[in-house]
Amino acid sequence: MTNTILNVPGMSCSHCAKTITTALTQVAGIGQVRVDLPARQVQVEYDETQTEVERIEAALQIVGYPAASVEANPAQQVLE
Ligand SMILES: [Cu+2]
Repeated sequence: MTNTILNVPGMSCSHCAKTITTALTQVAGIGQVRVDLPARQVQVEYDETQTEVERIEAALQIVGYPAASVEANPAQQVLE
């Protein structure tokens, strides 16, 4: 399993967090999902043989929360 952290700027309350967690857990290959609401970040554990960061980002986009992987986009880290 691999871990990735995604910035989800539109995640502002526990309802958002629940929507995001539900959407992510439906994606094949995703294990644990940890939401850090104050940081507006989601830590996702996934099986790299079954899915990839782009798929995770797409799943969030579908439910209305554009996300960006912290590792893939280091510049995003300073945006808040
Ligand atoms: Cu919300």
